[in-house]
Amino acid sequence: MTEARATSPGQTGTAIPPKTANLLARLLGLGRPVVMGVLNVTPDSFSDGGRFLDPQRALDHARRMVAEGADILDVGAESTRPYGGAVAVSREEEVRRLEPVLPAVAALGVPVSIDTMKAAVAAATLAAGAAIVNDVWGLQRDRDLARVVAEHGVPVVIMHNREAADPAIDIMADIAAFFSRSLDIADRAGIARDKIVLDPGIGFGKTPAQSVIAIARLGELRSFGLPLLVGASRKRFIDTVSPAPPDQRIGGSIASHLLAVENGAAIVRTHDVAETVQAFRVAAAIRDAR
Ligand code: HH2
Repeated sequence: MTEARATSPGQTGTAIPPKTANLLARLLGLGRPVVMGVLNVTPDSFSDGGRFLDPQRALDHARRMVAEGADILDVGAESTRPYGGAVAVSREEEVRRLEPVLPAVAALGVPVSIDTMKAAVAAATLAAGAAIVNDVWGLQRDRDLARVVAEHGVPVVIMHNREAADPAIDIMADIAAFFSRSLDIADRAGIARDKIVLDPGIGFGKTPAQSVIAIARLGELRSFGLPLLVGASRKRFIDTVSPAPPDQRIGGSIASHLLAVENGAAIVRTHDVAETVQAFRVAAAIRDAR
């Protein structure tokens, strides 16, 4: 993959250029929740599969999210299918889907994170302009991924995951133990602590009730002393509380993200950037008027 040249930063006027040193610190220093917009270049993602597989449509959607105020664009080419039924994608196919899209998206001027669990895909996309790695297996699936992250000196999102949900476990203890294992792997690979973000993995290897608990008790994860990311967008637990198909779960997504931020989340991952940005702005205005 070849790297495209960055054009002007995002249209919000506050966008952080992708190749900034201390990128994560700069994002966290915005003084408001950081909004990560989702771009799935996949045929089978649970909420928007097939919509942005075409490179031009993917780029148009990325542009729209930047205009709406996304601080980060999270690009993925393999559905992680939190609810099972994921079709494993070869690294060649993943790179083939990303190749016509990623350099142009990176050139929009906001940092791009690559949502992959594969070291080879991370390496190819970091060389093509991605600036953050987002691993839904918290560096525990492909052991080479930690090395790639360390070599590039980029921030990494370590997300909690399990092969299957177990309603009998204490989900917060499981998340904490998982994070400890991931942080050991990161340490051994030489990833600096100030490059790490932790994510409880809403919907992944959790019952709907456990996803609700992970947001409600997010504050307990502050003990790691690392920034927290929450991705509740359109997830199935919303449907169990208030039945709706994925594209009609925006209200539940926003409620979840507002409460996640109240409980310590610094970054939220969303399919619905405009609505999320609006919700945070209004919440901040009301808080400021107290
Ligand atoms: N959720 C999904 C994918 N990647 N990454 C992080 N860090 N946190 C999340 O909660 C998260 C994630 C699932 O959502 P989506 O990308 O829309 O679906 P799919 O994996 O089916 O493409």
